[in-house]
Amino acid sequence: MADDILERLKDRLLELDMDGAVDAARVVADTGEPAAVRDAVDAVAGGLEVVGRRFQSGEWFLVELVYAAEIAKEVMGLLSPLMEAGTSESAGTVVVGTVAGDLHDLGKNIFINYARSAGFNVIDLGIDVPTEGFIAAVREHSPLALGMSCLLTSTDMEIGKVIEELKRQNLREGVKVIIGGAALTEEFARRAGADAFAPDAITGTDIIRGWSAL
Ligand code: B12
Repeated sequence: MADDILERLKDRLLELDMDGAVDAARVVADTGEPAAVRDAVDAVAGGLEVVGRRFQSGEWFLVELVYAAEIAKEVMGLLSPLMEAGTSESAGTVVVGTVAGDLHDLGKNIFINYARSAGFNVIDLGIDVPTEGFIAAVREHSPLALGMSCLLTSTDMEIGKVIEELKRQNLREGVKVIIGGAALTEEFARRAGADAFAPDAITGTDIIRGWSAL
């Protein structure tokens, strides 16, 4: 994909120019190339990292953070359907949600799109999912893997709670647990008792693909 259109997409996001960002995303979408769409999704994710830094440093306020997220959501809405090429045979079921107290879902949704395009049947529980919500979904769907997303350090303990509850209800042996999101690390995953931490959606998809081949 031509780098200038990806740059334009990221720049328009960082200029909080909704129309400009959507126009750039449309140019990418019109190519119909899955690789171009993935590059564009990466460009949006890179832009959001800069948004986070601006917010953290005090350069930007909540209003800018919220609007940048709205632009990202709009752009992702345009690009996501093009990633879900999928295969006819399911590689397995994966249940995914964002932990209780956390409303971030852009990264989770990117992982879901990648996993679906790799042939997984993904059950999306949405955001702010309480422990009981994850447990009920594992009981109902008996998934290959449970994915939890967490971007706030104030909610990361929710992951340990879910894993403990899976153990208490004798469900842990039957499901792999994968976690992702800006608040988490490999070390955190080990301590919480998860099977894997994914720093990004592509790695996460590769990990569950490895599990489904076992
Ligand atoms: C966009 C955004 C928002 C949007 C979210 C909109 C939405 N629908 O998601 C809004 C405006 C709502 C928001 C609100 C808040 N936010 Co905010 N937000 C961000 C921001 C800028 C980008 C997040 C994002 O979407 N990144 C892009 C995606 C693609 O990256 P990602 O989520 O990490 O996902 C990738 C991987 O991690 C992985 N992945 C993610 N989940 C999963 C799950 C699985 C299973 C797998 C395998 C992989 C995986 O794959 C993805 C793609 O590769 C971050 C900054 C940052 N650096 O993360 C702050 C940030 C997360 N927010 C922050 C804060 C403080 C808040 C607020 C508390 C602000 C406030 N004062 O109200 C609220 C909290 C609301 C709540 N209760 O959740 C802080 C968190 C600090 C901390 N350490 O806890 C950050 C880090 C900003 C900062 N630097 O200060 N936010």
